[in-house]
Amino acid sequence: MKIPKEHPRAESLRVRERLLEHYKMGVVAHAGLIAHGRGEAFDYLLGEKTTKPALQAIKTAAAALLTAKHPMISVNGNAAALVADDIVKLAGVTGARIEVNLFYRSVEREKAIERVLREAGATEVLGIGEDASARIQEIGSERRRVDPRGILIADVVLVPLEDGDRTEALVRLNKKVIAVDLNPLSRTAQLATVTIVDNIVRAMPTLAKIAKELKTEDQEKLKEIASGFDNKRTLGETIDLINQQLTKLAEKGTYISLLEMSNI
Ligand code: PTJ
Repeated sequence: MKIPKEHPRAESLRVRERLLEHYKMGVVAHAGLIAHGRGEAFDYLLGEKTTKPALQAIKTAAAALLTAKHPMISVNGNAAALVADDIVKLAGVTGARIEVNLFYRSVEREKAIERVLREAGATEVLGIGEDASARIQEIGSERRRVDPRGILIADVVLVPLEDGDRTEALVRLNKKVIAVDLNPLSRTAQLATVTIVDNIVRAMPTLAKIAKELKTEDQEKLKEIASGFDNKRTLGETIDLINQQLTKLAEKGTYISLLEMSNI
């Protein structure tokens, strides 16, 4: 579908089109489209912008990836469809390896996602087919199947669009989990070590950029940044921002544009 440039929701429609295209290519799961809708609702409440708490979480995430021994980026259908280029960039800057790990698993989808990542410039993609030969018993879903060179031995794992069970299991295994999730109330958001409450289409390019800027800092400074973060407090600040937006709306008792909301 051709989206008119002047359409007030053009960017949001372009993202939807991208997901639909990738759904047809077998990259995105049926449920990935539903998950995106839920994300959009929260994005609206956040004013469709990267908030201050999100930026702080992004900086922490960049420092955590840059100081990790085995940093990993776990990729699912939605992430591959929307931010494959940024995933590859971030991997290049931080030395993280990329692993495909799906909730709705099939070898066809794994291969379709691998293709998208390789087209974006990835030279290595873990977790495809028999490569996911290890099992994390603590995880109930198909996500338990992991690559022994990747998520299994990782100390820091970035998980865009995640389900709570895996986050909980990975944290219990002493891994630092960095989640990107627009819903600050989700189990993933609440259980992760660092939660970036932002749309992946904004969060991932920003994360790659900040990681590049921080790369020249010494390791001690980066460790300080990575450890001085309180996830619960930062989530609280985000929920407070949503609250402020809603209060403002309620006071006006009328429609206010997203632009006005983002100035709150
Ligand atoms: O590709 P697969 O098979 O691994 O499946 C992926 C989905 C997303 C279907 C699967 O992980 C799933 O069912 O996820 P959930 O439990 O629906 O959670 C998805 C979370 O991501 C929700 O809390 C959404 O608010 C959030 N979300 C959706 N779109 C975005 C988002 N967060 C950031 N950016 C988005 N664009």
